[in-house]
Amino acid sequence: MTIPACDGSMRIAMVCHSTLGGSARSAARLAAGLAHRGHAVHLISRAALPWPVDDAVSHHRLDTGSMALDDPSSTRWPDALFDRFEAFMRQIIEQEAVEIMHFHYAVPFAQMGARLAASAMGDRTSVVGTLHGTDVTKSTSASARDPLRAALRQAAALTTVSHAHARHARSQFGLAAEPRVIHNFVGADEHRPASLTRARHRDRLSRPRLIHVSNFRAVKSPVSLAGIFARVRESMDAELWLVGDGPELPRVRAALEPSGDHVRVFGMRRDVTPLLAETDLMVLTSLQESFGLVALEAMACGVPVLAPWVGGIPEVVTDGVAGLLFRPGDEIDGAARALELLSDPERHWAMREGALARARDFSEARVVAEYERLYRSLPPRRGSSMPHPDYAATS
Ligand code: GMT
Repeated sequence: MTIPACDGSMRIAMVCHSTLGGSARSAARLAAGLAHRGHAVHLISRAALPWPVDDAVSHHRLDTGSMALDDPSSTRWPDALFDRFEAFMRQIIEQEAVEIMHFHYAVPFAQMGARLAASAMGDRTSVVGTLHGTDVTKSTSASARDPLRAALRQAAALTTVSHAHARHARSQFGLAAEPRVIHNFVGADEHRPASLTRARHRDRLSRPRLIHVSNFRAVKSPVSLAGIFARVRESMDAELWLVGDGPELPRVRAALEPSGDHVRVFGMRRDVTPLLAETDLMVLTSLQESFGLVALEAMACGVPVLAPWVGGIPEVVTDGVAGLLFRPGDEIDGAARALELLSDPERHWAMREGALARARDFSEARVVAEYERLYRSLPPRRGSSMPHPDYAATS
């Protein structure tokens, strides 16, 4: 049944992986933000997402019984799954008279978008794509890159989450222009800092808690954590909290064996926010990061970030204000920077404030409005009834 859209509202399909990763989190947040602004939003994924989807969004899952998560970067979808998902997605788009199909993560959705744009459905539905990370960085062989490049060219608009990633995507795919940068965001009331007195804060730093949240894949280089943490512990008492799960976790646990009681492993959590607020430093060790959504989430809880100087991270974590950046792969530098902060309560207090202030720059209101403007600026489709005031004004 077609959901009637109210005046000026759009009918949007948000397509994403059912993954623990930031691309699905961004897609679900954007879906909720748009739905709260009166648009009819359909979130489409292969299986359930690892956290609840906002009630204002219609969530369509191909495999309703499956809780298994996708790892977008590690496996190519089998043809049968690709075909089933594509048919499912097209059925929803047709049935709900969707005007915008917005995919998050290029593989395999860019190809589905290209086929949609080239079909009769493309007369009514515009395709928008957001590139998130390994969909760009892993497409290094011509056999992976060329079909993706051809598919991406069919999109009416391409966006990505940082300037660093936009530059990388342009050179990787030989795009005529860089994708438009629209940063990730955090929901208005999703995160809250712990309410700390100065005395309690000082007390907490006598045994600071470092936290790492990830899907423990090789690109996160999580074994480096062990090296950084061991060096921190040579100079001060501290504990390390590990949240999430993934292929590298057993190696990380083995490397952290000597730190024994000082490490807590939480595994998968639906809601990381309450844990974040109880910690003092978020540590990332990634080899690549287009944005680092988890860094922004930590900052929104008033937790400064220690992260390598890679990809889009410096655009999010202002060095010396919201956190500290270190030389990629350099555990000695990472540990030194952690120690310089954790052993200075005054500086840490100021950086908590700096992190909170920086997180406010990535507000839901600003980012959702930016996507709305993008959708409205797209050339009108032949069969669409959607008003495009911005396009009319500029064309
Ligand atoms: O590209 C990936 O490895 C997966 C992707 C995901 O689904 O989590 O992560 C990317 O997208 C996030 C949301 O935009 C970014 O915050 C992450 O930095 C980015 N990961 C990488 O670039 C490795």
